Amino acid sequence: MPTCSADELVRRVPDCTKAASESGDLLYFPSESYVFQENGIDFHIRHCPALLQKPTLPAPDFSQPPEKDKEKKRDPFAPPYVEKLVIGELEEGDGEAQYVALLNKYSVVPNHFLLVTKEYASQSSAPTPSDLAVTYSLLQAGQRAGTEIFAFYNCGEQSGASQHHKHLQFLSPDAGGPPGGPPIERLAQAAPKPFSLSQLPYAHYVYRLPSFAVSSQPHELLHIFANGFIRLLDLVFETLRRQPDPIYGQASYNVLLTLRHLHIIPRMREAHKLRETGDELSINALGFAGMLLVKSEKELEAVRKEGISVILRGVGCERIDDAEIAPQITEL
Ligand code: B4P
Repeated sequence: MPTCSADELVRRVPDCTKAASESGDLLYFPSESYVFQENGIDFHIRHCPALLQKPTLPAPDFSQPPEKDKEKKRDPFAPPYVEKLVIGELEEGDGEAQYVALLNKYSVVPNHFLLVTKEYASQSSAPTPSDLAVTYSLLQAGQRAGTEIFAFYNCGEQSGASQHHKHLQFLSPDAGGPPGGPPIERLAQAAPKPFSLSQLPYAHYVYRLPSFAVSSQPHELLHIFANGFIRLLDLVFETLRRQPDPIYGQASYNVLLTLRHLHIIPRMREAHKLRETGDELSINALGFAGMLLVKSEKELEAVRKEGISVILRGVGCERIDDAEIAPQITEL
């Protein structure tokens, strides 16, 4: 398997995608994207009827130890990998590679790839400082290559994750996300501590990375990610404890990472029941990056009628508007 630097790895993505598509190892599902504005924020709803043909994968049983659930289905992120889906192992100093980059087998937008741990780790575990620093190094490589990339992580049973094995995902807004990345990226104010935006109806917290982060080496960023993420995670636990139906056990949340910000969104539910159809709409981290996915015209119409804020609030948590916890910022 090729071992590559972050720059090489990011450069390889388009060619690997093309080759895997041609060999039939990568399945591409065509879609159309519609823009809806709510509270001054552009949301993109992607209509992808072709996904109805996607083979239904058994949902992971997060209540079982991963080993037991793993016995029921093969872990797609464990070796042997499908050769054409491998972009490469990520080179890390002199040590042995800890991560492999794979193409997303079920691609809705081009060049969607994953970073998976070589050793099994649980998707219900928090991203480590090293996971975040390595992820950030791929965003930096994207910037050097002139391709904006953001990363997301679905953690826990209610987060929208469909695989047990730890994986972070990467998308380019150029390839189908909101221009400029997640809505929060337009924020210009200074932010000395984690903050939240008053326009968003669900609990969420944002940590602004120091400006030097973008030109730093991954190992220099470990303490920043350790410190930033632990502060955000504390806010997640506090928020879950303060809900009308408090959660004290395993937390579910989504993480978004851009070159400027680390965002976290605590989750109460995996899916929202649409009033119009009674169907459940599953939401993962991309929903909170301003991207929703529907599989039929009927679902598209139902989402439009329901309102995206209602849906995101439905799967997220009630806000805790307590300046002691996290100051609110009102301007996007
Ligand atoms: P998870 O965190 O476990 O789950 P997910 O992103 O919600 O994807 P899911 O699998 O539930 O897909 P869905 O039908 O909702 O991530 C697992 C990732 O690994 C996924 O990207 C999955 O496709 C990929 N994967 C699964 N088996 C694999 C294998 N054998 N080899 C390599 N990769 C494998 O959505 C379908 C697709 O659309 C997903 O890729 C999803 O990320 C994407 N998507 C969701 N919302 C979108 C939006 N608004 N716009 C564009 N794409 C969107």
